[in-house]
Amino acid sequence: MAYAGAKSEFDPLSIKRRRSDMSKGIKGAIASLALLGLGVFLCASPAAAQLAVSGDVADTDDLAPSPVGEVQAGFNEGGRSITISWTLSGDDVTRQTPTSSDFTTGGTFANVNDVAGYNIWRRLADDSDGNLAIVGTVGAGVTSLVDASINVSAGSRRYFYMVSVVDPSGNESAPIESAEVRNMLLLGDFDYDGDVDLLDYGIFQANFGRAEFNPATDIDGNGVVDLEDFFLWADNLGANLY
Ligand SMILES: [Ca+2]
Ligand SMILES: [Ca+2]
Ligand SMILES: [Ca+2]
Ligand SMILES: [Ca+2]
Repeated sequence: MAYAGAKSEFDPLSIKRRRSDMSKGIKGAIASLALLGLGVFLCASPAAAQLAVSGDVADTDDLAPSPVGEVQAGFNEGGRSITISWTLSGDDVTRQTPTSSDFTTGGTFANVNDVAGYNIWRRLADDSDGNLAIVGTVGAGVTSLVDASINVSAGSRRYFYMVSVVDPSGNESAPIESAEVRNMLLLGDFDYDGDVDLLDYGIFQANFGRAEFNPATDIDGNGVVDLEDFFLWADNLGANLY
């Protein structure tokens, strides 16, 4: 699926985003009023106004943090959970910032980080609607999450994961998507009961060589259900999640 489409599915967050936009709207209005005042002040003292402008604008954070690097995801042993890992956003650094504008006394400082945390999303590869489910949220500095909420009986064996970065003001980075994650252990489990046995073979047989077939039975995905798929199925015969 096209990346742009995937991004537009980000409904849960757009609600959040809208909310923070509202508060930004108020902040923005205050900032505009402040700037208006400065405009008058500017005529009198351009240099001083310049300093004040940067202070006012810095109060409104509408910049999203930079996205994560590569996102990787893979099944854990046993095929019941998936570990998702990513590289930190380049903005996920703690730095010290003065808590007052009094620089003469040595000042007081606070630790700040433009990254509040990471949102992790999951999409089923065979869901043509591209619905995203949020898997979890972790804090700054965290680089992995285990998704134990996959439903192995739901009839899907292929997943994509996305990770986005949020800052304390609710700004969110572009999501970065993993490659497709396939549960190799369960290829051949055509009745989705968590094992590969002769009942699955019955389904395979009914689809063998057919022009129209259950897509799951074309294990290698080459458009025909033939002996190659049978060999792949046979490799998994006896696999069991339970
Ligand atoms: Ca920010
Ligand atoms: Ca089965
Ligand atoms: Ca079975
Ligand atoms: Ca095939």
